[in-house]
Amino acid sequence: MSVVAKNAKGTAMIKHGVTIAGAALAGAVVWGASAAQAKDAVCLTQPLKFAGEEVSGCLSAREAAELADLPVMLGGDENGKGLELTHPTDIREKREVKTCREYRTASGEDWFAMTTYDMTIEGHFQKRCGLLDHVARAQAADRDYLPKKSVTEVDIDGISVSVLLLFDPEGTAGLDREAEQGRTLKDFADQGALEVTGQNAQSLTIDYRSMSGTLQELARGDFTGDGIKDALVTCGVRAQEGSYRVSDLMVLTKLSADGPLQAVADGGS
Ligand SMILES: [Ca+2]
Repeated sequence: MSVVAKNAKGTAMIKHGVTIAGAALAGAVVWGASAAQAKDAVCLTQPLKFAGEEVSGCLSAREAAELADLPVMLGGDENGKGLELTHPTDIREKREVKTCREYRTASGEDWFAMTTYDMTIEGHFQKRCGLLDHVARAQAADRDYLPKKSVTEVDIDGISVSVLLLFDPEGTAGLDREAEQGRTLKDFADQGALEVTGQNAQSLTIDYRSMSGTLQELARGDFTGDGIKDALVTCGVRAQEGSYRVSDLMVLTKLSADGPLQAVADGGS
């Protein structure tokens, strides 16, 4: 079996022999192509690095399953260590994971990143492995209202405040209600509650409620199963003062040509 990554034109450019392990896997992730999934349901916005591989272009669920068995590549050091995780009840016991499959198994057994360094490394695993999880679940979209340009370049009067949920970990800002009322980032900016400090094809950076956060687009496909194409983004948020930080993947979508870009539940892990 081989991993085949493609360039933007869909031409195969990398092959790598990989053996797929058995089907018994942790969590709700279903690896391998489902009958409903068309080939190459998800296209990457930016390349993903795994050991010895730079993956770009479009991916099928089967290819995502194969990538789950390759070491996650960190910081350009191909011979680097993996992620050290700590036993859930005995912190003297350590375990190293290198691939997304190993990471999913260990985190499913509640092994955790104990130090700040381990948490930083885990962030790289969460981004890559979370993306592979989403590819495994994605469907081919038959409608697409997303802009041709990156979602991080969308005018802020076209972006719902629902994208700010990670900026409000306590849920005190009533963002759900504000989003239901159609409020946009521009509405908050006009009130002085929010400032966009950077916006380009690679990222959108926002200051809001004593937090600074950055969104980056990773891939496009239908991650919610409604037939409408979505954008998978990573959102990293940190406190402007203090050490609090959080990052997660979010699914953004546009439900109509005129509708706002908004965060939606992806129904997955
Ligand atoms: Ca969708």
